Amino acid sequence: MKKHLLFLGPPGAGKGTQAALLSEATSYLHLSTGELLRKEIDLDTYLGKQVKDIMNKGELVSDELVLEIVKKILAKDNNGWILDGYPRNLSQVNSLNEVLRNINQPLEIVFYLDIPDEVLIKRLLMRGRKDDNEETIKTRLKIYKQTTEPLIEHYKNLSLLEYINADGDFKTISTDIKQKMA
Ligand code: B4P
Repeated sequence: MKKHLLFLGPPGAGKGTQAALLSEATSYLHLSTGELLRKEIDLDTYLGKQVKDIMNKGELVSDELVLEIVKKILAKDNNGWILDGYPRNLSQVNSLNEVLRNINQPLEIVFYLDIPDEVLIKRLLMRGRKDDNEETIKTRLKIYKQTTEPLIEHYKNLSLLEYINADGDFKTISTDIKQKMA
């Protein structure tokens, strides 16, 4: 069973949802940069104040800030991990590589959750989080296509990519993921 996993895909593809389900089933650490940043905003910390407006506009927060969070968490001992929403651009890919080299835990699988735009827009509008309004979703999708989508090709070239059809029910998707981890 592979233990060092990454979930990649557009906003609303279900990365957070599937990573949480898998973490529950395996006890692997679930590291969601989005969730951690939202917690900082809720607690109104110095970091939260810095990222609030950026996230509400649907833009990416700075690579340095996210890297600090990831470094601290991955440095701890754990029984496997699931990265959700990180890395999101090529610079974050390079930083992550360095962190993983230092802790000697190479990435083993990248699950690419594929889903048509119209389905994810519907899902996000239904959820209605602060950054789930039409204008912000448009920005998030545009940034995804410009900066995150190229990571698919990158991980495909490294033979780490597993394709997941994320346009289905929760259970079918999670079964598919578990089968591909074996
Ligand atoms: P994230 O928190 O990563 O969230 P996301 O991409 O919007 O969503 P995800 O794909 O996890 O969808 P979910 O499971 O929740 O990012 C938010 C923001 O944080 C970014 O815009 C950025 O500002 C910042 N950020 C995060 N990481 C960063 C980084 N590395 N660098 C810089 N900035 C960063 O699912 C969405 C909805 O669909 C839910 O309501 C869910 O219930 C529903 N759903 C899921 N699966 C379903 C299914 N199979 N069927 C029906 N509904 C489903």
